[in-house]
Amino acid sequence: MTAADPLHQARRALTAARRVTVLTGAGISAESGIPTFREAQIGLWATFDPRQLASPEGFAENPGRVWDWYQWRRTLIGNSAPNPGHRALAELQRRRPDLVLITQNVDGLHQRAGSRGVLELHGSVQRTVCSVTRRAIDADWLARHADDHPPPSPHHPDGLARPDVVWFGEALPADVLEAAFEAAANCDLMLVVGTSGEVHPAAGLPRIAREQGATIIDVNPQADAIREFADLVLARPGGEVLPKLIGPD
Ligand code: BV8
Repeated sequence: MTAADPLHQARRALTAARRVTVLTGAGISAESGIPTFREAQIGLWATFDPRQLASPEGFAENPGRVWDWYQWRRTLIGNSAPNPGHRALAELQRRRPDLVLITQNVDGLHQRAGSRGVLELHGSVQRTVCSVTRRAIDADWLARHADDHPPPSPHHPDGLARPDVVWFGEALPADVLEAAFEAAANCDLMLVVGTSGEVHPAAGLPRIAREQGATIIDVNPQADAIREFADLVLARPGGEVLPKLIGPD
């Protein structure tokens, strides 16, 4: 590994960093077999635009179709496992307990890999809520109404069961977003993994970090919006390069 090698430089920058914040997107789960929004939807969902489905309008227009899409994704996620990229980030947090992990993903794989205090900007498909009150709906109720697509809500006569995720056009949870802004403003290194950097306000976090002087490392096999201002670019899949970046203890 030569000194000019971006991986060598990234390892040195990470070692020297006092406070590390990580931001991940759908790309870190790609090697777990979960298609990103950007890849064509596979199988029966190939004909639908995910941004249409992941929206209040899409749910209002056809709640059954959106519910079934999330059920399909939940099953896909349930059959998947964290990959070496998720596990490397969990190991990094074990060595640096003040590391903040922010994710745009809704699959819960960071938590299954052992990461703690994960900031889920866009919620989680592992939780189901009432479409009117946003109160949690438990698994027993959903099992009793498994034949309804979607099940009705137990909390409101007009409510339906919906995933506890942030759809396009919906506000992000204020407390989570506030903590994410804080983590971007107070780190001296931000590791960005597997995001196109196109979805806001998440996409603004690396810029906030950059503007206050943090070193930005971007991990993505393809070009993305972060690359324009990243200090270091590791153009490799996260599952391959993160274990090398974090290295053995
Ligand atoms: C809001 C949950 C306001 C649902 C998702 C400012 C400018 C422009 C637009 C806006 C703006 N502010 C707001 C908007 C509108 C909109 C937006 O950003 N639109 C974009 C498309 C232009 N934002 C919103 O609507 C947000 N809400 O701002 O509300 C508001 C305020 C008050 C009151 C009311 C409203 C809400 C956005 C959240 C949407 N929900 N997810 C679900 O998942 O079902 S976002 C969803 O799409 C994913 O979470 C993901 O983050 C995002 C993008 O999908 P992908 O492209 O798949 O993923 P990603 O971008 O992460 O790209 C994958 C990358 O991985 C690629 O680059 C690829 O090369 C790379 N990769 C592939 N394999 C690997 C890899 N990398 C590493 N290793 C690999 N192996």
